[in-house]
Amino acid sequence: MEKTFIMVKPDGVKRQLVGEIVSRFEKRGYTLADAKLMTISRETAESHYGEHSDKPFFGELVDFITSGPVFAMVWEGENVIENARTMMGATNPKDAAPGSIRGDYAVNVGQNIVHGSDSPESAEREIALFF
Ligand code: RTP
Ligand code: MG
Repeated sequence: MEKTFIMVKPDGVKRQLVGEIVSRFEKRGYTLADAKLMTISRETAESHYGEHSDKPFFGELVDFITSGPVFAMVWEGENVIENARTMMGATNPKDAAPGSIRGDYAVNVGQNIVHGSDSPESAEREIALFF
């Protein structure tokens, strides 16, 4: 069965949105396969976001994702990688549809509540990195 890596970012944990996000995936019909609350090291953050290492926002992104605990999860089920991305909404909350997680709970691109793998290759790499 297909698996993806979903993470509630430090802003989502601080705002007590872990339960809300877990609930949305459960209600959609997905199965929680693994989960843990953790603080990410800079090394793990730099590896996780390695594709963005040359972007101007990389430093800020690593600072933010290591700034407090995250809730890391593996979700399992049919088409979960693509459907999770739809459930999360656009990267920039200003473009995220109402009803999506970012469209309902975020306003700032740097603090957009949730991460989800963007492809089967990313899912495999990210699950191995975090679990
Ligand atoms: P994520 O990896 O966190 O799930 O987000 P994503 O796939 O929707 O977006 P991606 O392009 O991978 O960007 C990773 C994170 O970088 C931050 N970002 N900031 N300041 C900016 O212009 C900017 N652009 C992207 C966002 O927090 C985004 O989630
Ligand atoms: Mg991404």
